[in-house]
Amino acid sequence: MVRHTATSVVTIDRFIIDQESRQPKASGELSGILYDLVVAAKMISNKVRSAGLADIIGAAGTENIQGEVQQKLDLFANDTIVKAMDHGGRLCAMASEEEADIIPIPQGFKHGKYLLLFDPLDGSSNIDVNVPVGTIFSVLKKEGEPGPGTTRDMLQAGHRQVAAGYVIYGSSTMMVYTTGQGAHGFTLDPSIGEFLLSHPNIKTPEHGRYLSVNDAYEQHWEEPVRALMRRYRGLDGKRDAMNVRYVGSMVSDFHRNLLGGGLFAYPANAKNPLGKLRLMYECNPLAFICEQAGGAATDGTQRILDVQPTELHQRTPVFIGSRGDVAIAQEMLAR
Ligand code: AHM
Ligand code: MG
Repeated sequence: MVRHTATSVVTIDRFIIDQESRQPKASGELSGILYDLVVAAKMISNKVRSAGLADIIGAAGTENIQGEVQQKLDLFANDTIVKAMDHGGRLCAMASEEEADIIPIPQGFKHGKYLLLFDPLDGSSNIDVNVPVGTIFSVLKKEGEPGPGTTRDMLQAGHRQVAAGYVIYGSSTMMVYTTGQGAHGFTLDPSIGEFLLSHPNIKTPEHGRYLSVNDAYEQHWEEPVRALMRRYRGLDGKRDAMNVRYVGSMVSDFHRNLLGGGLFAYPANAKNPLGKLRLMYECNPLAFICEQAGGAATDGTQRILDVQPTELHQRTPVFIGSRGDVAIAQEMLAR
């Protein structure tokens, strides 16, 4: 006898339409941006999946604005996103972690009202050892007159993001995004080339098991950060010890902690007085998702989403994850 079980298969496209229909004033432009990002994500996923096979591993020999060696896949991911997004008529400018200046919309194409900021391949130094990497994106709306977007238009605090998300190229490829109506996760079914809703309305635990931090910097941390990390490890007797998990790919560490609960931290240290991670390409989008999932994110003194950026490539210390664990950072670092 054949048994039929009830299933509910929802593609990301259908989900985006459903969410749009709940916003009576929506023009469909933001949905269009998300569709184009989905296409770019599938193309990057395909390339990442064959990274071990093709002659693509290794440095491309150029350095990005942050002075780090770019990997070839970074360049591919960057170009793929730009090509997928620059002619749709919905954006007025883009900015990438891998490019010093903003990326204008090419001549002859319409300017829309949105701005897209992205980290094309976060954690890319992990590619050649098969550790998951990811793409992170943030969408802002240009204020004022329509026309080409400028750096100034982009310097908005994270609480003004209209959408944000990431794609993780892990044991499966997943996309998690928010438009401020919860954080939702979709898993790519490679056999049909569709992202299917697999994690609706993600909620992160109030306190978590995992602590993700690179403690090789311990000697360069200030004393309050050291005390905080001792607290998370249960060494001061004030809480149970968390388990340490750090793969050095923020999207992967963040994603694990979002689902399982915990905290990802990249504090300032004497070598990197502002931390390492970028406010606009990494911390803001992940903070938006985290808050939508019931979590929190702080730089140690204020909510990440309230930081007013002054530069496109600005770095910030970050403590992000389960609300209760982030509250401990806020309390111990604000003293
Ligand atoms: P990237 O965007 O150049 O890949 O750098 C960001 C990465 C994060 O994914 C990761 O959390 C961090 O750098 C690791 O840095 P460190 O090696 O200092 O711990
Ligand atoms: Mg990055």
